[in-house]
Amino acid sequence: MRTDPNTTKEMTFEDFRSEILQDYRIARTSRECSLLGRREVLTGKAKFGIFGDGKEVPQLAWAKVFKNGDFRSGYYRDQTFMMAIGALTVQQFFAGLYGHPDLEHDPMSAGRQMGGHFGTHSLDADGNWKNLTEQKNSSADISPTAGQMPRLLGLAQASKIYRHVKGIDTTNFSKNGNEVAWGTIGNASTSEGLFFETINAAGVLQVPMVISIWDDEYGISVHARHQTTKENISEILKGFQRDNEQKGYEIIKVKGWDYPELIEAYQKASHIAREEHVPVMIHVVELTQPQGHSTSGSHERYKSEDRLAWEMEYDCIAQMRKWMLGNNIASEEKLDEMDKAIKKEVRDGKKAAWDAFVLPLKNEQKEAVSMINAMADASINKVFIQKLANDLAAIGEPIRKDILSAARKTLRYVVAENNPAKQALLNWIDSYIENIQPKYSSHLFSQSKHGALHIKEVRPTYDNAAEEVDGRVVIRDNFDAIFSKYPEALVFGEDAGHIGDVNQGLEGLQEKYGELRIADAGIREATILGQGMGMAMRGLKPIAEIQYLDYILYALQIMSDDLATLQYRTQGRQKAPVIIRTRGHRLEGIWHSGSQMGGVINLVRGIHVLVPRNMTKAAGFYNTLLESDDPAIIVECLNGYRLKEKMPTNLGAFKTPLGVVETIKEGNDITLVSYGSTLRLVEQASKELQEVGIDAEIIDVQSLLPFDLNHDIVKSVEKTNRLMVIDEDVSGGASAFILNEIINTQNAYQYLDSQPQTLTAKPHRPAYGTDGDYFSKPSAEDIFEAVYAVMHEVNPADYPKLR
Ligand SMILES: Cc1ncc(C[n+]2csc(CCOP(=O)(O)OP(=O)(O)O)c2C)c(N)n1
Ligand SMILES: [Mg+2]
Repeated sequence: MRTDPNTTKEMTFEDFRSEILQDYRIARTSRECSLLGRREVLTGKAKFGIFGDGKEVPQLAWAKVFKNGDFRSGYYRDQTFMMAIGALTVQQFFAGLYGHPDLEHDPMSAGRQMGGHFGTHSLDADGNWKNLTEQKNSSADISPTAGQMPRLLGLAQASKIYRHVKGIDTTNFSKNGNEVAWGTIGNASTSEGLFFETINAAGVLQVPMVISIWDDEYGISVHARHQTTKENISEILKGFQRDNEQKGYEIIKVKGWDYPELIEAYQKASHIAREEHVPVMIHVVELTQPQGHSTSGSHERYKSEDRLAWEMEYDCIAQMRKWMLGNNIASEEKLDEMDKAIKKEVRDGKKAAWDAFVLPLKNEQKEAVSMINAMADASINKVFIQKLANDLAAIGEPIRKDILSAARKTLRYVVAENNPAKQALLNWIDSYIENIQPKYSSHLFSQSKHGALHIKEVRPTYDNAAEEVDGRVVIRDNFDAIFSKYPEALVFGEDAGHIGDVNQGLEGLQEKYGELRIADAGIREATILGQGMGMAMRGLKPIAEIQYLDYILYALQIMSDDLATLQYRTQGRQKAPVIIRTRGHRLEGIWHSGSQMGGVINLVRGIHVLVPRNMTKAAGFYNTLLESDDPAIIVECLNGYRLKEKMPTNLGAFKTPLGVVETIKEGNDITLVSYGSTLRLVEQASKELQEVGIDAEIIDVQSLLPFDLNHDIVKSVEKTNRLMVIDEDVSGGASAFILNEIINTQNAYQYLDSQPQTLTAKPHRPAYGTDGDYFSKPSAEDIFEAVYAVMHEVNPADYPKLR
């Protein structure tokens, strides 16, 4: 007799036996998928395979204690677990391997990720939350090793918030914070900084996080002796072990092939994390890789004969089987019989997945062949076109590239012809692209009605006698309004709690809203971002504060790889509408004057990037984003907190729209485009230009991503016929992006009478001090002279050479 952890009912031996047999069935099924999966790659049906063989048995033990509402954040070895919680069928496993671009078939990513990258659906087809407490959840995997760690922290922290913060509607997300966030990571990937950063942060925060380390002694070909001090991660992390005096971790070490010991370990871990909100680390050792790392390469190249022989013997399924036989759970014959039946089931599942994958392609192929043949019949180039049709028809298992490229090449033979068959072919190509392209390109952002672009502008309102206050007071009072309006909103970052951020934009709010909602964080930008991401994935409204834009680079990898791709890689079935708050642009010196916006915007497509020129605009962006389900970064102007702004009356309610530019000065001679702190210099220079008769129009971009959705800038260029983009980023950075948008996307080139210009910073980082700034970034004189030079070229009589 023993106790079923899910029901706490006593189990009979028969129940016990059948549960073990069911576990064995799942393990064997998973193993067969790995074996057959590798063959599918080697025979060319799939492009790449990475499988969970050798890691099956611990995942069975884990699945037993994984409850509804819990979250996984793991990596590519976890197929057995996904099968055991009922989130992955054999057919879906193979659909993922083939890259079936249809969520019905590959619910993990609709073919967008390579196989072995798992996830469940937190959102329905309309982008609305499902009830996450009634299902077993997996956040969507990414490939960069250890990249799953920061988000894991946030997934765990959400339970703590739901348990302790009052007033939040928890219906879809939590039952008293009882949910555990479970992570997995390979032994070699624990070498990454993100692993250590997350481990430390979870120990500090004391959140219900259980991290399993699948230790097979290798990271591809590189042995543990090159990866881990003492070749033993739990040994070197022993200092994290909690004791009677101090909080910390519970650390458990267990052999990966010992089924009963694993079950005990996972029950213990689940209990400690769930009840006590104490993080747990399970170091699962003596695991193997029966087929080596992945389909690219073979492990015989780097493992010794002895190691390979040991891996055969200690294969976790072989050991489980041995244990079952030794404990009379089943006979050898019974298990052989099961193995045989499972082999067939997996083959059948694989075939069903392949048939489903190729069926639409074959139909599309037929359609295309008949269109191309019809074109051949109507064309003077019949022979050439028919060859294209015949070649396409001869492909046994076509892909869409074959189909569309044949159809598009056909057009080249009929450029000079005009007949109904050609029109029909053109129409077919257009509608094919219209139907198929979204399979590969949809959902970079939310496509739901909550998408940020649907949020309408609400202008700030002012009393007649509106007070002029420091900008930081506007942003502070707006945050106050936000935290009182949304009980699920919270902010955290370095110095964000007790002192209310380094510029006092959160002054006094911790006393009012508590230490959990207005929180100090350690100096660890990647996991601050991860906290935000994980909590947003569980329905909270986190604002993750990165103290200075200069330090966003530490979080940028996670922003780029994880946050920016989340909606896309789940085809809209997961979201993390975290708001990243930071402050940047010119102030003082190399690391407090960052405006590396080109670097940011080029790496975070999938996150909105907003660059408000003052605190009222910034506050309006926060208010917009809190109503939306997209992630965004807001860069406040570091030198704007002490500048005077009028205090609006509708704090928390006015909204700055995304992707809308603002003309802050009208003019006829040239359009000056800029954003953020630089605008103040542009405004100053334009006043001086006015004095010499040059009438500049100034446009504040406000929002780099999305960019000028109404194409207002081209309208200005149509009027002025001249364009200059002024930016404190390096040349080729954000200014190049802006210029490309205006010249190419908005077609402004046709209205230009002068060469379009960019005026940017020097290629080095800004030197310290006022002179450092003056000689490193565009100054008011630089702007004046650059604009003047344009006008000199146009009209040297009125504007004689200045310098
Ligand atoms: C950041 C990063 N670097 C390198 C890789 C390439 N890579 C993929 S898996 C892997 C080894 C991981 O080994 P381990 O963490 O022990 O997991 P295992 O595959 O052994 O289960 C490497 C180097 C990657 N995916 N991400
Ligand atoms: Mg490994």
